[in-house]
Amino acid sequence: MSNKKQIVMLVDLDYFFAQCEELRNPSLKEKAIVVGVYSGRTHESGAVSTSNYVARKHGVSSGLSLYLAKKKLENYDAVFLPVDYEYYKRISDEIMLDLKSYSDLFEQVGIDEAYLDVSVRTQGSFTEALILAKKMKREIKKRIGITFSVGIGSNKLVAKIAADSNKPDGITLVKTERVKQFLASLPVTRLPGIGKKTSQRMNDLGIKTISDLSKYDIQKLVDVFGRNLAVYFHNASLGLNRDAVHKTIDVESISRISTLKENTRDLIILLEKTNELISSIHKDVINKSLKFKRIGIIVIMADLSIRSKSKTLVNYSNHFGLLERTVQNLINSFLVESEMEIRRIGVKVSQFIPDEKKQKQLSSYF
Ligand code: TTP
Ligand code: MG
Repeated sequence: MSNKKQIVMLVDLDYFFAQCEELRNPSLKEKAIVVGVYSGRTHESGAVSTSNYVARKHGVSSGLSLYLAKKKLENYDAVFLPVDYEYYKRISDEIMLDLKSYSDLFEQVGIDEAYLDVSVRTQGSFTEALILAKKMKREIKKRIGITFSVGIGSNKLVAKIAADSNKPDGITLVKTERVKQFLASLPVTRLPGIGKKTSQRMNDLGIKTISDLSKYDIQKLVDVFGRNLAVYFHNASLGLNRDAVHKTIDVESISRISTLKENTRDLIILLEKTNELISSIHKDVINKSLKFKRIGIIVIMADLSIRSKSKTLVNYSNHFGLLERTVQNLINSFLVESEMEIRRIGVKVSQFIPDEKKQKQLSSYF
């Protein structure tokens, strides 16, 4: 890491799915909007995916059952809408592309969040970073119509906690010399990686605030949480975090497909073909320094119908043998399920992360 001052922003799109619904139908703005995943057989089973701030005022937020949400909102003007992921993704893609252009390094995390390293273009100046954040908010609001909240700090951890502390449509800047003070009175649950269970265990130790955590004997923390977590918690409580902003990978998938000499169901012939495809895909993956998590086969049958089958790995990998074995298993089980001859066969890998040879910081696993 360079010695120059690092400045990181975290952008979190406000009440995102619900805000997208307001965008396409502004007349909903004054109403409570609940975007829900309808899971079951009855009209009301399912959970709230997100809601706008009108609905939140009445106690309706992510995770609540739709049944309870309806009850809480029965006396108010409310609309219940199903998740339209494709539409939200289109808007997210557009915003992310814009956000990227304001950064030196850009890392998207999920559909509505991204880290921007702006150290170079602001020359390490928080004042410049604040001007940049305001400009970014103004221009994206004007061009796309969506608001978001920004946290600015000297690392990802501080930027993230800062963004969470002023929503919606907020900007929070925490200068390095103010970090300790800023964190001190916050509950430990505000630190990424500290959920219900961990905070309960900390509570049992008398640790409630981040300040409590920072003063707690580190050896005792090690005894309870193990060395890695204890060190992370201790450093995090002081606002220390060395995680770099990782460049987001633009590639969504890498695939190859090929026509067989003649239609067949012969495993040996199929594997000969897929092994060629795998070699070529694997080269590509290594050249781009990627690891993948999902492996699939694409099968075009004699009647030209298309089928596919895939498997998600437990861990990210770019291991040749694992790719080979997984494809073989997929083909094997495909042949059991179908009786028709195969005309073309393809292999595809997706869900990438950068292959960083060096050990990642613990916090990046949260
Ligand atoms: P969040 O950023 O957690 O929530 P939000 O954008 O709706 O609200 P905020 O203004 O507090 O940032 O999540 C982003 C999207 O992810 C959210 O719009 C819907 C989806 N989501 C779920 O589907 N289920 C959940 O439990 C949560 C928390 C989010
Ligand atoms: Mg959000």
